Amino acid sequence: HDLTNCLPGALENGEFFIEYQPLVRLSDGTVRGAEALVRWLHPVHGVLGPDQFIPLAESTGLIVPLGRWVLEEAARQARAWRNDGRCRVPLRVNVNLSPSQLRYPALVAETVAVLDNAGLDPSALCLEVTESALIGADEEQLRPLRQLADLGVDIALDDFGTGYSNLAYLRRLPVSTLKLDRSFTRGMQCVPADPVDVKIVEGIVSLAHTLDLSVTVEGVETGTQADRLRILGCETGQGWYYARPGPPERLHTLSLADA
Ligand code: G
Ligand code: G
Ligand code: MN
Ligand code: NA
Repeated sequence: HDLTNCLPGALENGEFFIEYQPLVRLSDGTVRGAEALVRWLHPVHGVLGPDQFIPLAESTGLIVPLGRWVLEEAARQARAWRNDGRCRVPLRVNVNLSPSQLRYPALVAETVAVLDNAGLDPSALCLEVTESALIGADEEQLRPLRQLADLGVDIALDDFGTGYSNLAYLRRLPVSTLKLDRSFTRGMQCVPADPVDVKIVEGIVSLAHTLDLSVTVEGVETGTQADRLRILGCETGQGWYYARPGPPERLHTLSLADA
């Protein structure tokens, strides 16, 4: 495969870049942070999305150095936002972790070092882990995440609701946020809202709050949807209604606009 061959060189050549999609507090519409989403500016194929190369990076092992680069870059960016007087709220940054990174022995030490170098409190970082990456993990496999959570890093369960994890298992995971998959919030767009989707979201929010977890919703595309999800008790929203993923400089403007 052509992409497989040029993937390692791409990191050395600086062909990756990050777009940021704002995370908005639903209660008042303020931007609180952003999710880092990696892209590859391929010299021939143009901009490639994560779906086109993350699985490849995962299977070739490049995900560990690539993930380290994303974390370093995102932490540097969070520091830059915080140093910028235009952002009234100290913005946080969300970084996706792949299953190989969870198995990488130096994950905790490197993450701590990255936060230190950027002068960031651990609470400035949220690591997103998919539900499927944690299914079947035993206590030993969960230890790195638990250590990071104990240090104050926020851990979010990404794409929540699409895996098969049983709900009892959720209690044992060191997570503080459920990130509700877009498929559940789609039904909040139509008028009237899909009553079954409303019940499902209600149930998930109720479960999350019982376990002291906050709820972030993906795929918010309309104001009606944002209102409904806020009324249902979801804390944070992300989606095209607020902003598409974009350059980091835009966070200054967005954060100022609603301050
Ligand atoms: O950017 P886009 O909205 O197309 O994201 C598609 C998927 O790629 C998302 O599910 C996201 O979690 C994943 N993704 C984006 N950036 C990264 C990254 O730096 N590391 C990993 N492991 N996944 C990422
Ligand atoms: O895997 P993950 O859920 O993190 O992927 C996020 C993907 O969803 C990215 O490709 C991102 O560009 C896309 N996305 C972000 N916000 C919206 C939205 O409001 N609607 C839709 N349809 N896609 C979105
Ligand atoms: Mn994510
Ligand atoms: Na997601």
